[in-house]
Amino acid sequence: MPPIRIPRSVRLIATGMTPLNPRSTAAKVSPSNLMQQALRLALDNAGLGLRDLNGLIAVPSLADTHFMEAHYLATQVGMLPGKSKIVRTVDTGGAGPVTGLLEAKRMIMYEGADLVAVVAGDAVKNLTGEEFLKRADQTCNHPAAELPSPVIPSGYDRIAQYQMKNFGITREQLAASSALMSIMASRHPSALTRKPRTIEEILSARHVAPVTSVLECARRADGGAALLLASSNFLERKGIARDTGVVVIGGGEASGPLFPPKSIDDMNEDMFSCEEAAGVAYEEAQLGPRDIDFFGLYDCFPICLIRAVEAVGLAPKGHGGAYVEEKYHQILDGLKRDPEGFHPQDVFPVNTHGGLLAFGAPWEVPAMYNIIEAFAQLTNRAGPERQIRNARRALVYGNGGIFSASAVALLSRL
Ligand code: MLC
Repeated sequence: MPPIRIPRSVRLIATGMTPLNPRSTAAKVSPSNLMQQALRLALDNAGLGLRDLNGLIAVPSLADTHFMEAHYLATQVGMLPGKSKIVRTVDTGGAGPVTGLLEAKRMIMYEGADLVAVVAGDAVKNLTGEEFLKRADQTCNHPAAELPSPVIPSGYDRIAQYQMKNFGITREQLAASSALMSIMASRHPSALTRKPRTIEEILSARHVAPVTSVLECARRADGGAALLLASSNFLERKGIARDTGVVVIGGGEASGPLFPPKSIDDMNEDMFSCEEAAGVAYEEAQLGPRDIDFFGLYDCFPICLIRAVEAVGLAPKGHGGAYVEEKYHQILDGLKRDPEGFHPQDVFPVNTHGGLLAFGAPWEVPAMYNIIEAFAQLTNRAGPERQIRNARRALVYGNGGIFSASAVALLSRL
């Protein structure tokens, strides 16, 4: 394997995550409070304090949006007023945590920061279903798109139908994506989905769009998560081991329209920005899919996971549905044969936490869980149920809007 060149290394050194759907007092489930808790957890995990931070990136919430979210958070926690602090709000929807990770790297490489936190938190489960839908519907809505409510599930459903018509994917393959994620989630102690669901259960659940049932939607939840990125100089100064955590070795971002065209055809293939983002990331790191041991792929709806396995090179274009279905059946058979000894991650090293479909999805937070699971895998802390043997490199993908923003990062244990 050729050596990887790193101009100046930026390491992801710690992560923090609140429980999903915490239910003690109303104040505890505000997005800002969840962000603060997650930030403190990440700092505690690194043995550092707020005074060590000179960069902060935050992703806005839906339940309690603030003007300049990152400045709001920095002021709340007492990081501001303060000298030489870089504070920046990133809004690329669900891609936000991965965009934030790449932005933190740029802050460290080119802007003089040496310890940067990336934070996201939301409390959309704390909203009534009606209020959530009102706000969610406004995000990707436009009269030209002619998307009925629920707008986001309907947008992805339109793409799923396009994929069925043009690439021959089946309704069962879509459902298999959700069933597969539920198996993965059932092996993670913090996931909301505790029990694997079957394709039949998914297909017979209430449909919210023509080919999308409620069990094929990102699972609405409350939660907060944070990442800490540091320069090698910072680690040296603090006496922290140089090989702490993982290195950010590549990244790529690409954009598509905020809402899908009314009728999708081959001419609109450019709207699937994930392929381009993954290509740019692989190019920067001079790596390909075979070099990756864990994939944290955005899966807000089955079609997103199916397009993602194609985009990152796990399956050829148009074959993502068949690939996911085959893996699902392979895993079902394996678990039937050997419930204790068979490990799903050995045949499908993807979303070992269960993704948005089954782990939980606090609006723009869930790409954080892809990164946090990648961090656990690469630092050998995923536990016997989920650990991928000798995991050295990971790809994480975040998707905002309806394939409107794609951000991909490559992480490595170096
Ligand atoms: C929902 N339920 C699930 C589930 N989704 N259970 C298991 N797995 C899933 N994936 C359960 C809930 O726990 C709940 O049960 C019940 O189904 C109803 O869910 P609800 O959300 O409370 O219902 P409702 O208000 O009727 O709304 C249904 C819905 C909504 C499908 C319209 O859930 C929805 O819009 N979901 C998608 C959210 C979304 O669009 N996120 C962004 C994705 S795009 P119980 O027992 O708990 O009451 C993206 C990019 C970006 O990620 O930028 O944001």
